[in-house]
Amino acid sequence: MSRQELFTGRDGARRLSEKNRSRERDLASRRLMTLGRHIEEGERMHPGATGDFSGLLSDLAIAVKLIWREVSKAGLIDILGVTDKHNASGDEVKKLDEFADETIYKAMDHGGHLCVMASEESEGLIEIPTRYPVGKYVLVYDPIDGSSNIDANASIGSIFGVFRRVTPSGPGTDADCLQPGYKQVAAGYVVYGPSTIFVYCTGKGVHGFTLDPSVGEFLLSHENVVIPKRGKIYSINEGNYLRWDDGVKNYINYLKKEDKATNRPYSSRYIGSLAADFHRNLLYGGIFMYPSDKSHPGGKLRLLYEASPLSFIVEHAGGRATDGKERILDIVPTSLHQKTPLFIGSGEDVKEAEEFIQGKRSY
Ligand code: AHM
Ligand code: MG
Repeated sequence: MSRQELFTGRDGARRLSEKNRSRERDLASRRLMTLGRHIEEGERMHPGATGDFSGLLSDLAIAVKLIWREVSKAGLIDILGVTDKHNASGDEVKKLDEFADETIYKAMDHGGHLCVMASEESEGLIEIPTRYPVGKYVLVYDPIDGSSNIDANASIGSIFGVFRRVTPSGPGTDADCLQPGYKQVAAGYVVYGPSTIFVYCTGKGVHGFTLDPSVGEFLLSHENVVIPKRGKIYSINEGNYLRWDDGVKNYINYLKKEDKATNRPYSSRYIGSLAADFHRNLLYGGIFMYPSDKSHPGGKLRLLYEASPLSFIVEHAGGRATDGKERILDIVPTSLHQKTPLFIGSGEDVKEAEEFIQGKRSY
């Protein structure tokens, strides 16, 4: 009798070794895929591609690694603490926000892929210096999302969207940035958490890559992510309850009510970092909400840098995103720092939220 049989009996040992064999088969069939190779393979599927788009994403991945390096030692060096500046939306700017903003800019300004950029941390357009060539793409980004979590060593993120320029040539303009989200050619986010993950989509599936710090490479860990049709988690800053409209209050009260048939009550999970809250719900299913309220009449989150890129991702993963009335990806921005209410996540949950918000259902 083998050692395994001693513990599990003959049937148990057979089941275990079959399980091990199938795990080995599964592992053997997985490719060891770096982010760089994935981007190149995606490009080869477009015969006329110039390499610009791949170059852009590769430059961005380098910026992300530099930000990760800084984030991971945030508690160790004198990087914590508030500067005396405020960003374009009036929020306090922390040193890490500035570092990340500058790092993305420096990694992206000279590649010849972009004609203009816009960042949550910069008031106006970010132009490409005249000494460098301009390209056909536009980058919009939130360099550090969830900055209130930095000092507490909780998860933070970065979010980005890429558009093709609409102006024919020369430096990019407002018109190149103020495009509705459905026109994005790529979008993605990074979560700097227990490990760092880079999730991106170019319109062909949503794919996640986990950083292996020992080799400095992002390795494919989540291929073709599909969000569950319905979740069991809701994420919202419930401290704002008294400031919400009745529709939102009714929906949240409905989610808390006990009902076995509809799997209620839901669990509440809220980190306060959109990228991290979104990522959890993308994997487990659920809904994230930042509605308008009496203190944030147009919502708190930015359409261009946060809501649009994540809505692009969620739709390509089979989910849904709305401002309560309109699909986020259809909203045409009229200013760089425009805000929007956001309801995003599993399709059935977001649809249900819309029904409450539009007063078609009540609790
Ligand atoms: P930031 O990009 O300046 O960090 O702000 C956005 C953050 C989101 O990550 C998060 O979902 C939200 O603000 C949290 O806001 P609140 O503290 O009001 O709940
Ligand atoms: Mg943000």
